[in-house]
Amino acid sequence: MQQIYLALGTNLGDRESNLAKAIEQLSIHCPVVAISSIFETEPWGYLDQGKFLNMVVGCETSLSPLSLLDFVKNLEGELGRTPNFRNGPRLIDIDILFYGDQVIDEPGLAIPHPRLHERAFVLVPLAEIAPTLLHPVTGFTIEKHLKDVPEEGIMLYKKNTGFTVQMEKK
Ligand code: PH2
Ligand code: MG
Ligand code: MG
Repeated sequence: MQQIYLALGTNLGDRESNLAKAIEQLSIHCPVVAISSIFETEPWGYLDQGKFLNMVVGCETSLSPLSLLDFVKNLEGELGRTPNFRNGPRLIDIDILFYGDQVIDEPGLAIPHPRLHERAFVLVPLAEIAPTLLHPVTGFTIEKHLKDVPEEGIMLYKKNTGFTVQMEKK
């Protein structure tokens, strides 16, 4: 079993329902053990689009990294995502942030997610469930990375009232 963290994002359709369905379906191969609050966030990268809902979940999985990638890509399609331009609007985006402390750099699969430490819409929810997790490439904690990015444009949308487990070992 590996501990993984996934970032979820959506800015099309019924955004809350997109997140809920994604989590439900993810649990088939990646039982969710930690779940952040939901944040409403200003679009990053391509600005002329609606606000996103973003959250992060911590899961366990026995899938290999490539099988996990396959699984989440398929799930995005099943939930109704259609191809669009880079950083454009999407019904659901499921990004692999961490896979244990493995570092993977293959065509089509980079873990940890190469831009996670620059993005407040990932770091804010991630810091709720894994503040002391160490980034295996930078060697810094999530908390530390969060201090280094501007936090504007990130608004609490729905506070997590469910799981409050912190996954990482103390
Ligand atoms: N995802 C992107 C591009 N821009 N902006 C926000 N606020 N949230 C996202 O999840 C997001 C984005 C590409 O995956
Ligand atoms: Mg993404
Ligand atoms: Mg993606």
